[in-house]
Amino acid sequence: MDLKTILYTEENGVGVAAVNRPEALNALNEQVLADLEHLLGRLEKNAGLRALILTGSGEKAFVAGADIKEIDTLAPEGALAFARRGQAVFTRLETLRAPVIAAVNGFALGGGCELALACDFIYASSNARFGLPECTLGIMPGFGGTVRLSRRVGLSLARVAAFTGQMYTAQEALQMGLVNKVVEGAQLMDAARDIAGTIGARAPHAIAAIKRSINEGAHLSVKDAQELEAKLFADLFHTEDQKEGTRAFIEKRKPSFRGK
Ligand code: CO8
Repeated sequence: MDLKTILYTEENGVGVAAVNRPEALNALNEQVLADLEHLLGRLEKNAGLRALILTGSGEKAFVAGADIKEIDTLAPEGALAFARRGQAVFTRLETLRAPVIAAVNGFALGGGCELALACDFIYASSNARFGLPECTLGIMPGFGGTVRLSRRVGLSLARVAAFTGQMYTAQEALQMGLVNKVVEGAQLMDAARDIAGTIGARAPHAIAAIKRSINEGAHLSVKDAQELEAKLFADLFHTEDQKEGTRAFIEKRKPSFRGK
C-alpha cells in the first residue's frame, strides 16, 4: 500500500495502523487524511479483517491534533472543506465493519481526541493525555468532537472539556468513561492485540451486526433501535456461523467460525 504517513501491518486478521509523523507528534494534515481514506478504501474490501487497532508512532503522541500550521493557512471555505473531509473519513472509520480499537499512547488532543472517539473504544497508556484544546487556538472541534464526546461522556463533561481546553490524564479519562482501560505504555499494544484477538475469534457477521446495532441504534428511538436489532438478529440466521455457534454449544465443543 502506498501510504506516506501511516504504517500498516496485518496479522491473523488484526490490522494495526500507526499514524507516522513523529516530527509533528503525528498531527493530522491533508496527507494523513488522504492516507486514511486510501487505507479505509482497502480495509472496507478486506473481508478477512477481524479488528483494527489505530495508534500513533513513537511513545509521545497518538495524534496531537489537526496540523496547526495547515490550519493557520485556511480561509473559511478551506476550513469548511477540511472539517467536512475529516468528518467523512472519521465516519468511515466509525462504520468500518470490523471493530476499531484506539490504542492511545500519548497525546490525543483536538483532532487526535476526535479520531480516538471515532473508534469503537479506547485503550490508553498511563502517559496518555486527552483534550479538546481548540478553544485555546480560537477555533473549535471540527472533526466530530462536540458530537461524539458529548455522546460518549455526557453533555456536562463534554462542555467543560471543550470550553476549557484542559488536558485529562489517562486515569481521569478512565473515570469519565472516555477510556475503557489504562495500562503501562510497554503493555499497550499487547493489551490492544489481546482484546482484538478475542473479538476476532467471535463470529464476524455477529460482531458486524452488533456494531451496527449499537452505533445506529444510538441515534434512534428505543422502539426503532429495537426494531433494527430484531432485523439484524434475524439476518444472522442466514449465516453458517449461527448454525456452527449454537451447534457447538449443544455438542459441548468450541465453535469454529468461518465468517460465512
Ligand atoms: N500541529 C502541528 N504541529 C504540531 C502539533 C499540531 N497539532 N502538535 C505538535 N506539533 C509539533 C510542534 O510544533 C513541534 O514541532 P517543532 O519541533 O518543529 O517546533 C513538535 O510537534 C513537537 O511538539 P512540542 O515541541 O510542542 O512538544 P511538547 O512536548 O513541548 O508539547 C504538546 C506537546 C503539549 C502536545 C504540544 O505540542 C501542543 O500543545 N500541541 C498542539 C495541541 C493542539 O492544540 N491540538 C489541537 C489542534 S487543533 C485541532 O485539532 C482541530 C481539529 C478540527 C479541525 C477542523 C478543520 C478546520
